[in-house]
Amino acid sequence: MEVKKQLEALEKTLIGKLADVSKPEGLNDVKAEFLGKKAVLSRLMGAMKDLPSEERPAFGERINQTKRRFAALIDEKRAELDAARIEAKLLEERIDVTLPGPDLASGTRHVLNQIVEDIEDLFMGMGYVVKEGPEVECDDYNFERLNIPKHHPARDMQDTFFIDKERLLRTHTSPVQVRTMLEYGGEKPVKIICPGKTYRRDDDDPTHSHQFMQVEGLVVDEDTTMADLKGTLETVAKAMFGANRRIRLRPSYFPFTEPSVEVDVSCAACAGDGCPMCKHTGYIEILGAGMVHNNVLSACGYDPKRYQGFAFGIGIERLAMLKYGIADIRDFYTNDLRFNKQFKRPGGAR
Ligand code: FA5
Repeated sequence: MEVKKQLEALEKTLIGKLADVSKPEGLNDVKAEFLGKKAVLSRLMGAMKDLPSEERPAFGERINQTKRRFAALIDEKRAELDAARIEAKLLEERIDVTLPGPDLASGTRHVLNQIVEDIEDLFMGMGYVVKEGPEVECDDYNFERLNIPKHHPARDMQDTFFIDKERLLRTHTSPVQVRTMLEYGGEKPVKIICPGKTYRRDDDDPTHSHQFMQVEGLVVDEDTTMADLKGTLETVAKAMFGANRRIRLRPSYFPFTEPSVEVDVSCAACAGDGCPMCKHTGYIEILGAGMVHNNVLSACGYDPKRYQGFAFGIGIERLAMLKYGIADIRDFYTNDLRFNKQFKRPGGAR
């Protein structure tokens, strides 16, 4: 057969075989059959040596052309198969964007943090600065400069986790009073609050926890009076509980204030009638307060003849319990999501 015809017939056979191939792997066999070493084309190329030399270039060029054409046909088929495979995959993996998405659980700010933020907002609105202090505190700031020397019976009021002789877990946020007065250098007026964690070796029960939170408040200025303290505490109580709840101030004792008071709010659970939550008194104590003791002012660099101050320490858990009628302080710390979610505020975090 004339070579031209032979090559045309070969191309037809190739086209027929390619039409039957449905997977890319099948193409390798076809390629080997038509372009491999033992393929007809290779054999024809081998026969070239028997031709007269003047015919060889044209013959060789024809074979090479055919080789390129076959390779192109095979590549075309491969591209076709790849495109079909991708198309099939896309169809198989198609995403229905109209389906509703999975319900992602959104978190809730812990109720104690919410209360702290409420208190911060309230006091910042009255011109207070928010301060922080360390939870590992030195004895000097937690006790000594607050007019509670070593071996003083008043230390028994706050059973303490000591780390060593001089360091402890702060039993209240009052050491931040000392830190701030020292920082201000005895000259500048002070108007701060400080929220934070505190620790005591108290037995856990419905109203006591070994770790709890307080917000400290301190105002030092010339002409600060007990009336300022009372007005401030009433503002807090009204903002937190509304006008309906009763508060009462009881004379009390703290070594770092003179005079001292404790503030109770009528119980949320029994509206003041008496129940196990309020130990049948109708009230729950939420804070301690008083006029800053002269010894404390002096120990912190302020001249008591010129400056007076008031201070308070609010128990945050107690405040939250009274605000929301929570019967057991331990609920704040067991991280039961059903409990936490009850305090979710619309619009997220705040
Ligand atoms: C003090 O801690 C004083 N530093 C408060 C103070 C500050 C007085 C400034 C005067 C001037 P007290 O020990 O009473 O005081 O605690 C204050 C509040 O913390 C209490 O009214 C109570 O609400 C809360 N509290 C005290 N102990 C616990 C506890 N174990 N668990 C939960 N809350 C507590």
